[in-house]
Amino acid sequence: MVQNAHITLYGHSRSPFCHRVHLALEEAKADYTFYAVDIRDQPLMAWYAETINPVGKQIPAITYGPKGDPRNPAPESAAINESLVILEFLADVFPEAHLLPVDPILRARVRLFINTVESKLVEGFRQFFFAYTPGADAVLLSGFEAIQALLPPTGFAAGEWSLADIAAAPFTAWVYLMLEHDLGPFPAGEGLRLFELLKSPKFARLLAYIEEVQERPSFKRTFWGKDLTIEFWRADSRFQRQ
Ligand SMILES: N[C@@H](CCC(=O)N[C@@H](CS)C(=O)NCC(=O)O)C(=O)O
Repeated sequence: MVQNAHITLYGHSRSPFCHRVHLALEEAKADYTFYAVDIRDQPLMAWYAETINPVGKQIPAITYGPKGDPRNPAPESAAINESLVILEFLADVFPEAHLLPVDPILRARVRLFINTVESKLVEGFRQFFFAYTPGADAVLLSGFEAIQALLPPTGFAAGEWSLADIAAAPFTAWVYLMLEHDLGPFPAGEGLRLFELLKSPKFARLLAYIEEVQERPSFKRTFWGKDLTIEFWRADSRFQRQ
């Protein structure tokens, strides 16, 4: 399959799930439109849930169809949601971008890594930063361990850059920043304690990976910046300490 229709990404630069899709579109040099959807904007979300993502109100979603007004996608446009499903779709539409390796064993490695990112790292991220209860630190640390255990000695998750790295990158970058700045609802100092652990020899391979991923040009083009990220999360009500 090749791109024979226009892609519109409905998402937000502050969402790591949307960042995944944005990264893949940049890697694929896709012809796309980014339509900003802020989940705090209730009228916009009502329209979005009705028109773009009938499955729910979550971002991201993409439409694939004739180019036109993002507010009125053509009836024949396909709407696709769930960031990981969208990534697989983009790998199919842009085979020349090699978002998935050709070798079936490496493809399996990519998918195992993505499963682990989702079930361990994203879960640790959610529990530690968004639904903190004592013990959430252990969940996040076990996410670090699980990811690190799957990394080859050097390079990206499956050797060459792939969907595996795209699925992980927004989360590893955010976790790094938020721990470094002790940002979250956990007791003051907890984030810094985990940050020190992340920088300890135990996680040397993971840390090198996190840094390498952020050097990727597509990451630099799509990440909205450290300062803005920190400023945004400092002001977010979910991050205030009791
Ligand atoms: N499993 C979804 C998760 C997406 C998600 O949680 N998006 C957040 C923004 S970062 C959202 O839309 N939250 C609003 C809501 O859940 O109602 C995916 O991978 O696309």
